Amino acid sequence: MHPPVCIVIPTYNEAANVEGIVRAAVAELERLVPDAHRVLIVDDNSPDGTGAIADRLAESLAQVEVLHRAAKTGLGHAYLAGFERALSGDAELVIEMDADFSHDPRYLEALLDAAQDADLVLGSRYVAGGGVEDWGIVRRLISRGGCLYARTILGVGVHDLTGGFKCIHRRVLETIQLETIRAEGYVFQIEVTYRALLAGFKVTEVPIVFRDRSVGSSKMSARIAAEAMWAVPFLRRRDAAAMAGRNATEAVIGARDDG
Ligand SMILES: Nc1nc2c(ncn2[C@@H]2O[C@H](COP(=O)(O)OP(=O)(O)OP(=O)(O)O)[C@@H](O)[C@H]2O)c(=O)[nH]1
Ligand SMILES: [Mg+2]
Repeated sequence: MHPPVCIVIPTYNEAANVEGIVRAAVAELERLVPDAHRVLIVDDNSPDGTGAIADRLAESLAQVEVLHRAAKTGLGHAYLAGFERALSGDAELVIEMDADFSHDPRYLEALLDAAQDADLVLGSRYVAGGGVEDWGIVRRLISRGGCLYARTILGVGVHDLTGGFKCIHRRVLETIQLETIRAEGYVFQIEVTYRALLAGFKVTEVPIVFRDRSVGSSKMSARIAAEAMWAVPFLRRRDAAAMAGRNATEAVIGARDDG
């Protein structure tokens, strides 16, 4: 048995994907966590009508909910809003998943199983059994090199730091000072995992094979990748400070409680 789960799916111009991915996720969750699951779509006013399709899904499927945001302000913001909504409900596990079928819902089972013994579970392309399909050599090199670079600079053992298919225990989200995360895109993903590690949580990777989106347009560019690499060295200090602040506050509260 798994505790209550909420899958957060951010969407921007995913009209061709949103219904399929939500139905596939719901089918898996009905099998794995029959009485305690939600799917939260976070749409940033997509011009292609994704939000309206999501609303129709929410009308027909009781476990589906839509969070409409007025404008596209980036994936990090969308996730933060989604986490807040998920935590305001009864979710003990929050799952991040893309809408474009790159993250196959069949891996939800492995993520949930691993979450029984870990605080944060990463769907990982870069451990044995994982991989990517359909990417050209350039994108493979950028992604692989970026993960190696971030892993080295941050001094952590995680292989896939930039992936966005993960299962996070409530206690992690309540600890890592979400309100001070400013990063977007890949750096947001790195930062969530890095802060969890700094806070002493157990992070596990389970293999996934990542498929390139077959429909819809890519938002990935060389500029986004370069920006991410530029930002990583700053995380060391920024996240260490954020987590140290938390520890200091807890120490003070603890001392008060003791006294
Ligand atoms: N709400 C919201 N969703 C976003 C935003 N940017 C991306 N997304 C969604 O986040 C998920 C991941 O984005 P993708 O564009 O697939 O990014 P990627 O996987 O790195 O690159 P491609 O698949 O090549 O486009 C998808 O479900 C997108 O629709 C955003 O600014 N707001
Ligand atoms: Mg994608």
